[in-house]
Amino acid sequence: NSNYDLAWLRYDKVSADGAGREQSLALQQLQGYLSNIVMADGVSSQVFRTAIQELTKGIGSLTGEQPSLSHTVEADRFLAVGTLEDTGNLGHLPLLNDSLEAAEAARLGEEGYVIREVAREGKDYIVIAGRTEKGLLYGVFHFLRLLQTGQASEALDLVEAPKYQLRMVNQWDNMDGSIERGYAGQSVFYQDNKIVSDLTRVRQYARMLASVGINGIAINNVNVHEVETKLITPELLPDVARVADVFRDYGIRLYLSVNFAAPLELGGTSTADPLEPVVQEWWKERAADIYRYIADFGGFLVKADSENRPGPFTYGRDHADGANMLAEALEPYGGLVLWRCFVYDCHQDWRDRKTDRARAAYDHFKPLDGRFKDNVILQIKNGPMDFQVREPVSPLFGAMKQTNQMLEFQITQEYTGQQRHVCYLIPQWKEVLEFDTLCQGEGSKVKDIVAGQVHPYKYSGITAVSSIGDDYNWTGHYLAQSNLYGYGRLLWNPELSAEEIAEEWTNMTFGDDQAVVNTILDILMESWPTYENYTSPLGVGWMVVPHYHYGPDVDGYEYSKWGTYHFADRDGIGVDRTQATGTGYSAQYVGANAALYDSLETCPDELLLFFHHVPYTHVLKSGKTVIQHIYDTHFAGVEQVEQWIVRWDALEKDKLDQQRYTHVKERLLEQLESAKHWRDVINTYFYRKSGIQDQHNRVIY
Ligand code: BDP
Repeated sequence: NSNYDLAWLRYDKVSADGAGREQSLALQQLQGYLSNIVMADGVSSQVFRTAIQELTKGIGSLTGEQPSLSHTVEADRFLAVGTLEDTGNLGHLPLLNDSLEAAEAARLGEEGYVIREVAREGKDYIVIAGRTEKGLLYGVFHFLRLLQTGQASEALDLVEAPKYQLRMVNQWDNMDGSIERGYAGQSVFYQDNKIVSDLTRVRQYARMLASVGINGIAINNVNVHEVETKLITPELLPDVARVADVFRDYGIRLYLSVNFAAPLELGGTSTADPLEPVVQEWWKERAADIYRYIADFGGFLVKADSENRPGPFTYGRDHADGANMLAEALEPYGGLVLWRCFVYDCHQDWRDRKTDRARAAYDHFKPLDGRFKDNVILQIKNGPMDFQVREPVSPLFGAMKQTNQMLEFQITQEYTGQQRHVCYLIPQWKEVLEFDTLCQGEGSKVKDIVAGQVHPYKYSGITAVSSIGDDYNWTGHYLAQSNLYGYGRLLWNPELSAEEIAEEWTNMTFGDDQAVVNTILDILMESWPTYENYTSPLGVGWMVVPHYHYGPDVDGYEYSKWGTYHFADRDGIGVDRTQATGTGYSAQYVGANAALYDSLETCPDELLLFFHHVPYTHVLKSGKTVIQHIYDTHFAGVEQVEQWIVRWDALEKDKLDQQRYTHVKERLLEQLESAKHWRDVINTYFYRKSGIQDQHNRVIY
């Protein structure tokens, strides 16, 4: 259990010369400050202790020398750490307070920090401080990152605060130890229907999450089975509290997914109707229980009336009724209800095909705007379908002015290669965040909506389905660690570029050998477009093996109830979601966006088949026909993976440890096989359907 990889928190020793040149320069420059940490007296919060521990351990490991800790200033150079309130007490040096302008101090908020070099009274020192202990912890991790990546050679003067209030992950872990859509082994939280007794890996995970600024976690699957229904009862709460303790040390709040029918299943009530007083009372009692064990419990995550999960519809109530009932129970304690909008009819009659699943979230929730209590947050998947390699952005973002919203991404690569393929998702997420919904005129971007900066939401933020399991390297594919890392970094600051994040991660994880770094960076940056190239084309999605969602099966979902169709026949392909002849989904967007997608002329190529049904001979903006585009991208995708393997082979083996070298190589070979499979199945399918020959005569059969 304790034999695991430290991911980007390896803190490999940086030697003063030789390998790690940039890192060692930074270290040389800062060396003088690192041997002594000065902190305020009398601070005892656990998060503060965590921060000091991390700083001491990190520096010790990076330099090979353990720094000393003191409460008074002894040397001319040192690190001064603390919170805004206490730094004033450090010896005779007013360490921070008067070096920070009032405006800067205000910008820090509750979780921000400052890292700054200060020269005063013959002393020259570096301050790391937050307003709160949590801010300090984030500042410490930032400082260590500077040492790891060598960026500290620039003059140190940073004031940072996170863009988002809620920065969460959702575990889809089940208590039997399995993980829904998990591709990295079994759960680190549960085994044999119990919470594990040894929380070593949970603690390490908490470190990883805190190091990139995550501050909330829901620890069980949104599909709550019988055992997990009991997590909110005194039978299991002592164990949940142990987990909450671990996360609390790292400034992370714990949430639980709950079963909407829990009172019925556990409580002996004959109904789960949210308007029934006995049901409301039942939830209030549960809330009281929970807060007795976990005073800072975050709240409930709820999947209701979705994919056969129970919900308010059973009782003829709507989602506002359901969410508000839970919100009322949590309200006295400051708890939140994260209510998912992934609600659609999964029992469609495919022969009828009148219902458009893409419309569902908006159609269900938009009319309820204004009805939710202010401790409810609607949790909305980035796209209207389900985490496909390419989807438009959900039109629900910003469409509700009076209802808190948060965004849900999927870090686990359910539809993007299941951590057997490299698929660096930060570029995809950035496109979502940068999307301008126009909901309040130009400049109403998703990134600002879910920060509560377009409509004044009381609570908002971003969450994502996590990708980790008990594999030694956490994420199955070693390179998939970059998605977890990048997710956190993006939530802290969505202005960071995908390249910057990838480079940081690569430096922290693999050191700074230029050939290694460049190769990994190129692979990461090319990986999402490459995956898109050899899988389902032009935004149409699906075409995966049903249920497993790995590998190609073009018609796998075509004649089933799930609402996920491509409508390919001998003449053409694509889903008509236009207003005149289609499902009218395009009308859910605002003004110019609705027009953009609705018109065949203006609809962007990459989403063409999501919005339009066209003949194979339709000419794209790229100048190619749809059919030729399909052929070309599928050949290109495979060639791209071949190129990565050539580049990986060309790396000098001693620049990387053997284990990671071989691991990545094996996964790349598997990706290549799978990509070829995709290419052949897709190309053959469309050649047979259309009868149109590839211009370069590559497609046979
Ligand atoms: C889909 C998954 C399914 C999840 C569901 C959800 O295939 O396992 O339960 O999403 O988000 O992507 O609830």
